[in-house]
Amino acid sequence: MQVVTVRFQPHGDDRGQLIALEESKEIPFHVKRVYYIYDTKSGVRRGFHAHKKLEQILVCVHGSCKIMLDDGEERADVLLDKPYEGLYISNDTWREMYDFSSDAVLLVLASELYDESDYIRNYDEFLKFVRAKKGVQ
Ligand code: T46
Repeated sequence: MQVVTVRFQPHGDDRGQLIALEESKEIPFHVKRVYYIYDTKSGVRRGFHAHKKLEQILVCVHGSCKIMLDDGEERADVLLDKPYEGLYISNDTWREMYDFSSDAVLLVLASELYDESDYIRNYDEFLKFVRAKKGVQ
């Protein structure tokens, strides 16, 4: 499956690094919400859902974690361990986050406000959703 990662341009000088993310530039949608995941306990796996509408960019701004993406046909595992690299996740992608380092901070920029009714938490329903979208039985 196609994995879309984005490399952000650091504004570095002798003081260190700074990365700026602006909607419709580095971020391909209007950002309505920002959240972050940290202090993740050892061995935890999170996510286990897709979305009907939500698009997101994930950046592991500190430490590392892995993201499993599933488009209903193929799967890919992506290591996020660079504060200057983002992972774009479209709505219709099943995602699971795992292998968090103890110091990991996973920042997420989201295209929509939080809405529980946008979640698809059942894997069979997810398959039906993506197949219906592609017009496949
Ligand atoms: C996603 C992955 C990458 C809120 O109240 N507001 C929010 O904006 C979010 C994201 C969550 N919550 C509450 C809902 C739950 O009671 O925080 C709790 C944990 O959320 P959840 O179990 O959905 O967290 P993850 O890590 O499974 O999934 C999250 C996002 O929900 C999801 O959209 O794509 O991170």
